[in-house]
Amino acid sequence: MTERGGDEAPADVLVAIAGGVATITLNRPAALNALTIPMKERLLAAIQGVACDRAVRAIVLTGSGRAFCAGQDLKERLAPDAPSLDEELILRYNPIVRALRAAPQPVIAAVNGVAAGAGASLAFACDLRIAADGATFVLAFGRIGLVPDSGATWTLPRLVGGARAAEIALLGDAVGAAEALRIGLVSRVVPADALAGEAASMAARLAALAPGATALTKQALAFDRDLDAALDAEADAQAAAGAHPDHAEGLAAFLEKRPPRFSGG
Ligand code: T3D
Repeated sequence: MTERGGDEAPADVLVAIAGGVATITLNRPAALNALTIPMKERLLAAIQGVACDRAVRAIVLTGSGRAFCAGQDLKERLAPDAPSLDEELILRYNPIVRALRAAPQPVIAAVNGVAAGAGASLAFACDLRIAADGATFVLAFGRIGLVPDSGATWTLPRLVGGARAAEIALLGDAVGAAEALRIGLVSRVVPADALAGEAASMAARLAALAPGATALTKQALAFDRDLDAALDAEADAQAAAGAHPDHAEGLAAFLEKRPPRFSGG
């Protein structure tokens, strides 16, 4: 396993790479993994770093301790020299969301506990969400007089529909894991002690797929396009995927009743 974030980097963002899977762990458990400016910079660097690592074929984003992420560190926000809200979004939060969406690898949010504010938004920006049975999602913005950000106004309605998104965003009530599963906000809920294993096993399955086709599927599934554009994009993606040797290898493996040996690239 490759570990990044050792001596040369503070440990509030951990990166571990093994078997084609990069696991990025938010690691400020005493503050429920709330995000400071340096932590956001390290998180962005971590995502960008693994995104361009050709050995990485799936990414897991999770938190240490009892939280996934409590969003913006509100103590930092209260500092007299804190940057303006919009500056912070433009300079730090939005690039993180864009990096998650732009990564060619699928990103699994393994939501181990509470995901609040921008912490929830980060989970919504991932391609897949699986949750521990005690996890909750809290659009806590309204409680501090803010509006949902980091993509949540776009992602949440597309994940759960406008009616539910309006309740979750406006009322700010915590959505528990069972409810999140029922409304389609997450695709799986498992006991807390099984979450890391579930995420690892899903990531390993993703890592075994043809990476080019997986990246194209991720792009094609992106919900930030209308149907006409999606139909066109599906056609383009299929043409690109079909032209790659991994497609021929997949067909051959099927016919020969053997596992495929994808070359990637
Ligand atoms: O730059 C910008 O501001 C723009 C971007 C904004 C994006 C945002 O994310 S705005 C939304 C920010 N997040 C929140 O408003 C959530 C605040 N936290 C909570 O509402 C609650 O802590 C939770 C619902 C997440 C969990 O509640 P609970 O009862 O399980 O835990 P707790 O006791 O409230 O928190 C435990 C500790 O974590 C506590 O520290 P202490 O007292 O033990 O020393 C608490 O202060 C700390 N903590 C929790 N959330 C944050 C935090 N510290 C700093 N910032 C936090 N966001």
